[in-house]
Amino acid sequence: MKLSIAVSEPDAKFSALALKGEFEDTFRAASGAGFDGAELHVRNPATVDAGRVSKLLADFGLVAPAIGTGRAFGEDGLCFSSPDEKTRREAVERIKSHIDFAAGFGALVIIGLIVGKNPVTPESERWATECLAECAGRAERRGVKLAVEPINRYETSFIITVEDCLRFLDKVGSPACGVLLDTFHMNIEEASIENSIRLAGSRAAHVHIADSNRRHPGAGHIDFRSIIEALYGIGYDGFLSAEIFPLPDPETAAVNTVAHMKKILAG
Ligand code: LER
Ligand code: MN
Repeated sequence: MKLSIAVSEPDAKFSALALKGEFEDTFRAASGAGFDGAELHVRNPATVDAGRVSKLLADFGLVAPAIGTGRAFGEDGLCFSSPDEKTRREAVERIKSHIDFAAGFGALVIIGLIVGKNPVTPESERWATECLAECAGRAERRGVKLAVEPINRYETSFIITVEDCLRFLDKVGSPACGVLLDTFHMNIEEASIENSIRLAGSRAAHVHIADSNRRHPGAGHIDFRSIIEALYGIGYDGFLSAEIFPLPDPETAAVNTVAHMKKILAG
């Protein structure tokens, strides 16, 4: 398993992004802290120079394992479960652009907040399923994986647990879709984080790490050793990507994440 950290441009509103700033600065900080990758949280790929980002990643010896899409919901209000058809259409088009962007990096695309926080009804479930299915079609054609993320009940309403997520993925029925396991959300919603990791099994596509207080691993009460053992148990070999608060400051949060996780990964 390799380590990455979520980064975004300076104007991002989402607070669990420890490294916000110009790509050059966040990549320097990620690389300096010892990460192998930078997870790119991009509001709208049309505004990002993908060629320049690729070159900067290479300059700092990093890869981009995943593209975060939550800013399209948090800042533009786009979502798959909106009662407004135009909003749903724009959400699908935006995610298709994230998929095309991700293809250039060999990255997967995160489907998290973009599902939306709307009342769960048969109709809204159908809208969310149809939107994801359309995006999955594009992902299959581009050879990109979608990592669908269960998110705690205070931020979303449809996919709260791994069990919810698997049910949703079964309805969509696309080989492009897997599950994103986020330790912060799992600590709130899963009866047992380890059992839920085993439930996801080979469908686990990506992992977000944050401690119980959403600070860097080691700053709260999550047992990362036990989580890593469960991930080894299902044969997970992807990235552990830190999605954490910049506390006590961005650099310390980044350095402490690597120190805590490397100690555990070393056995
Ligand atoms: C939201 O809390 C989250 O965990 C993000 O990964 C969503 O994009
Ligand atoms: Mn997450």
